Amino acid sequence: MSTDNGPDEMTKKCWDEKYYQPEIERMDQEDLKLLQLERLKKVAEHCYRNIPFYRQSFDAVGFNPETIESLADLQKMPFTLKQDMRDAYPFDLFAVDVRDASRIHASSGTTGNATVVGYTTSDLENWGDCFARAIALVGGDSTSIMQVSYGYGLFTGGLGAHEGGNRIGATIIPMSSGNTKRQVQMLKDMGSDILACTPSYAMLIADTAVEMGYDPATDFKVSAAILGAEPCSEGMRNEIERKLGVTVVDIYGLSEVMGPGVSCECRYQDGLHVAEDHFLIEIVDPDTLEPVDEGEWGEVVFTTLTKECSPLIRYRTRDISRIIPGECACGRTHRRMDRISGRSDDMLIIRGVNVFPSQIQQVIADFSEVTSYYQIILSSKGPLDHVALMVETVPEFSFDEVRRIEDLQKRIMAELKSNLQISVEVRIVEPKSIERSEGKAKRVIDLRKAGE
Ligand code: DLL
Repeated sequence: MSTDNGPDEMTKKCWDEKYYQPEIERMDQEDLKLLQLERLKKVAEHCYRNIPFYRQSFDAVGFNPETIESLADLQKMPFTLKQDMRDAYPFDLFAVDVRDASRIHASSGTTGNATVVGYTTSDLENWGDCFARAIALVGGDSTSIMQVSYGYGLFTGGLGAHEGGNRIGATIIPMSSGNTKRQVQMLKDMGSDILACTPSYAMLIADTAVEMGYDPATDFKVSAAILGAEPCSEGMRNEIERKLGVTVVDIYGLSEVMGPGVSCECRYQDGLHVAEDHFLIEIVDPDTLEPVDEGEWGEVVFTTLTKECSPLIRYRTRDISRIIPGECACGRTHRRMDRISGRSDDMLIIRGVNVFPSQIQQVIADFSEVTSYYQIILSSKGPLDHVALMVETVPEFSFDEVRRIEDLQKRIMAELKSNLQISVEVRIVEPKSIERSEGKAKRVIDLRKAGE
């Protein structure tokens, strides 16, 4: 974007931007579609030949992968659900022998069998490439120092970021999550340029740094943060950017499909470019499962195009997003998905109104008296659900005057009512009352099932 006075600030920023794989990231859309078609044929045949689940589900709908002629044929293939992955525990959805896999990751499995995914050496390289694109687009390269404060282990955050750092040749500080004071000290002493962790943890690291007497925006070298694994409102992003003195880019992914790097924002911060050479994205209506029009919101569905060990066909993520129409000024041709507005299974129904916690987060972000820490507590009061929203004030807010607290409470309630048409009890709490997270924040506490 240029004006008569020359390029605007954002364009200037993007001119400095580096591409990790420019020939792929800026590939002509038509060539990209040809590449996708070739890969779709390959992956469908790979699934049919090597995974009994897919052989059965393709046969059940009379689909023969050899008949694929265009990307539209994807619509003929059946969906894969999280439950299918659970039922396949541990290795029934692997297309290669587990001993030929280089690594295994798994989801926590708190609500059923864990979902297990495997990676061959080539899968790990592709994953690393996807994350490396994110490192390059925040200006990183082989001279960068990146602190990885996502958890290492079966969770894909830590090792996914690590893989990306390795591919681009950066110096990696593999902190994992936890021990926050040490995180702060290392961030400062190692002179890291890039921080990779969840938005909640970036906030906690920033606040802890201030408590330790630092001003991270000026005392630390870190200039960019690659944050993901959970929703982050614009208000929270701005707060992290200001406190740490960084540019925040949002990175998305899920362990079933790969891990972090399935899509990532560029510096325009206007949608996340999907790694379309590795994944086919569809947005479907969660009720009818029909594709929605471009630009409409719906459930995100992914088909992996290059995975050898754990390929997936039309995996229903439950995440809600949309394709942002139009081209991005950064030069990348891969289409952009919008930031996740919620998960269909996170949706709260408050007295008949559907709301995502992220919408509540957006409303409170407009109040300067409160921080971005919040928690929603669901309980039963007689036959009805009771919803309480705990919001934490900034340190400068005085709790001495009851009238000020009540006034703030009323204003937040009124804003929630007018924006989201919901009536909730707002509880204003003092700084640090809400539990901090070193990984994904727990925003909703559901006491209904416990009968409390
Ligand atoms: O959270 C992978 C990841 C690690 C992504 C580090 C980004 C950074 P899972 O634990 O399998 O994998 O959780 C996947 O987290 O379906 C979304 O609901 C949510 N999620 C992931 N990234 C974002 C994001 C990792 N950028 C689930 N914004 C997904 C909002 C996100 N939600």
